[in-house]
Amino acid sequence: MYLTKYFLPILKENPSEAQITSHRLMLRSGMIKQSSAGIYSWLPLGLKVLKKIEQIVIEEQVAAGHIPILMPTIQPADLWKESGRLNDYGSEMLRIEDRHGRGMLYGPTNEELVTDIFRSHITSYKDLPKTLFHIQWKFRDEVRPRFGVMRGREFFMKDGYSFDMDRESAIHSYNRHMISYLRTYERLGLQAIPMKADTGPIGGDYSHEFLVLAETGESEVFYDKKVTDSSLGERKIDYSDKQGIAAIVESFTQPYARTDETHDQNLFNKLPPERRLSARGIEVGQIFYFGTKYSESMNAEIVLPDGKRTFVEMGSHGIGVSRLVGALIEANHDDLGIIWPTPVAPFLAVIINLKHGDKKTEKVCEKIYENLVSAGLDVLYDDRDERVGVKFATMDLIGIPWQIIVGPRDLSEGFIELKFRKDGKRTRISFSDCSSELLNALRV
Ligand code: 5CA
Repeated sequence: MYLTKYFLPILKENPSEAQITSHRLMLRSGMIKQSSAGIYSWLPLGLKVLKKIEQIVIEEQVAAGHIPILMPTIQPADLWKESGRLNDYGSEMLRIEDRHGRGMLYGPTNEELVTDIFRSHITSYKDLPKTLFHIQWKFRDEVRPRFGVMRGREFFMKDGYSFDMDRESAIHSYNRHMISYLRTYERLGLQAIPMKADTGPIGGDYSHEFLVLAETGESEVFYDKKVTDSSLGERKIDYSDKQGIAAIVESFTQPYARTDETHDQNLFNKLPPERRLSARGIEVGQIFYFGTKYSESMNAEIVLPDGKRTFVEMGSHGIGVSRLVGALIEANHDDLGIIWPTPVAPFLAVIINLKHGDKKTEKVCEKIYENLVSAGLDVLYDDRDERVGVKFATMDLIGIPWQIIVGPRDLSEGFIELKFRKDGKRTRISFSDCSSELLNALRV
């Protein structure tokens, strides 16, 4: 992408409404634009990151055996009358009336809608277990929308719904979700700690939230230092191995880790003092097992092997996809701007022409651009007629992992320069050999 042909509305000034770094940097780097409180347009750079996160979430859900669907944003209020949540959900729900006077709502979550799909098509244990998931916009009329996409009113969420014939199988679905979530966060370069949680309006009595530690997080968290040592790493996961999955879940959830909602100071005090830590965290996901709460009220029954009928066991599992964009920035930035981890970076590299108007450097930039694009890499070419300082500041702000710097002096000696945004390290690469050497460097 040539920058002069792109749409990258950088803000020069710090926006006064932004209280936290991620919100400020998302506005400054032209990723989002607020349309009303807690509701945003996603501009090209922001959309690219959002879609990369979405893709990683989808891949890990599919790897766990979960099936993608797409449910609508607008739901009929009647389904929520059946479950009893129409009034319980309160003023966070945006209620709408259609032209026939029918009650509709903008979905804050989808337990009712998915239970309706399930009961219309599945009636036997033979079709179980099943998990259906989608990634769709949600609306919650939050009392205090703030921190940009962190607490929006409209936000992008992955929500998955598991259906099982009995409790044992439902717990396995829950555990599978936990592992697939841990893997998702690790692929994004984030450490998210599962913490025992309250269930709120979703219901049930068994739930974990996933928290990324960050000073600007809205939740206060208490945890055993040991919990931060756990990671899945390169471990291969067999999602059909119930015991194996349960053992991994146990290893992650056994150390004390709770948010202030479920914190138990007496239990916490039993840990040796040097292991007792408290911090703030961003909730980037939550999983729930709530048994038959919705299947009973909405009459979603299945036939068991012995011919008896029973209500299907359910759980729901969410990831805050748009919130993750903010969480990733909170975890990856410096004074100059964002530092995208490569898997979610909007572009892998940017070519910076140090001398606009110089035919030779322009030609080289164009050639590098063509080479990289034809090698399948997503690169930006800063071909603006701007001062070099402005170009560097822009690229440091928007956080592209690699800067390929092309200037007449280096070129005359047969070199170009490669700078890694994260540590600022610069390497000279001989230009005659540019394609292979550059490609190798960018593929690490
Ligand atoms: N139905 C369940 C599981 S699918 C559910 O709705 N869970 S939730 O309420 O915990 O939401 C799932 C995730 O969405 C949260 O962990 C959080 O990361 C994200 N989320 C919730 N509210 C907001 C909000 N107002 N703005 C941005 N993200 C949010």
